[in-house]
Amino acid sequence: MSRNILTAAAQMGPITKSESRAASVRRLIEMMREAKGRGCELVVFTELALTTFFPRWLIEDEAELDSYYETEMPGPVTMPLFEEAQKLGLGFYLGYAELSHAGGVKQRYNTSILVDRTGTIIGKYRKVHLPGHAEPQPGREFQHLEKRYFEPGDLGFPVFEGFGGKMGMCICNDRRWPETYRVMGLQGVEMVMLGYNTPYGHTGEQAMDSLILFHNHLSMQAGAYQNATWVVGTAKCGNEEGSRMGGQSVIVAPSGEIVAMSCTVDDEVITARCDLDMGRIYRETIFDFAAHRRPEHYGLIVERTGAGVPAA
Ligand code: CDV
Repeated sequence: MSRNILTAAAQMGPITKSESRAASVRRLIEMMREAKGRGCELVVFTELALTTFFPRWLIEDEAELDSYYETEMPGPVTMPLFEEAQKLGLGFYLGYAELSHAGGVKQRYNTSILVDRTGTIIGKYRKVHLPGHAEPQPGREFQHLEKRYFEPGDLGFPVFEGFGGKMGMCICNDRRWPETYRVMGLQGVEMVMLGYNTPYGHTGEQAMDSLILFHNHLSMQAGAYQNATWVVGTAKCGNEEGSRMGGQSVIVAPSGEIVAMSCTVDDEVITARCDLDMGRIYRETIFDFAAHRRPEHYGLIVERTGAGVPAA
């Protein structure tokens, strides 16, 4: 059986504050159709794909803040996305803000789901690495208040059986941390999907700002190569309410090579044929974890340097 997945990364240009969820869903459906027209069976949308990137603002009114979150998935506004996916026989990854009332406790997460070709949710992930601050920082034109608006994800980095392979998810800042890929790599992940919103100026360090696109690719290409997995990274980008965000969405092969990249900072579909068997040559040679990883030795170095001891 072929283990090729024709995959699309459906990059989004800016979503304005006043743009309705329904309008965002229409844009996503449009790109879904384009991906299907090119023969794709999986579309990777971005992080918080239904609204503007609201963590850039201090929102003190609870009702206003709540208005950016989904309380059900699918809900009435997102249902057309699921119906279209089912009609086209196309799966998708979608990032959104989730408001949960599990156990009677109100909790907020930066979440993604994986939906199969029948329109069924087969996986859910909640962002672990939340950048920015819990309190607004003085003197900043744009805040980054993810620590205020989201709880750290409580689902770990699971891998899901789907699309003929082992599928993993993460969200934006997670892509910069090697642990993200390695935890999934240890489960044999074959494709990691992720969406991102990466504003220029978020650190206040110009030296870093000029490298924003380089660091974006560096993280994903290293994660792919070192874990023998495909990585599909989809941006929300362009000038959103005055905040400029990086694009260059990519599909990265297990070799670490970029095989498709966007060239605009707007809605744009890029595609690649992803052979899930391609990771095998890396997994069975240079990154044969069972043969070459030595976790039992990693602690010795930590003991000598006196740094914190990681869990085995
Ligand atoms: N949405 C994000 O997680 N953005 C971060 C920025 C703020 C550092 C990122 O890693 O792209």
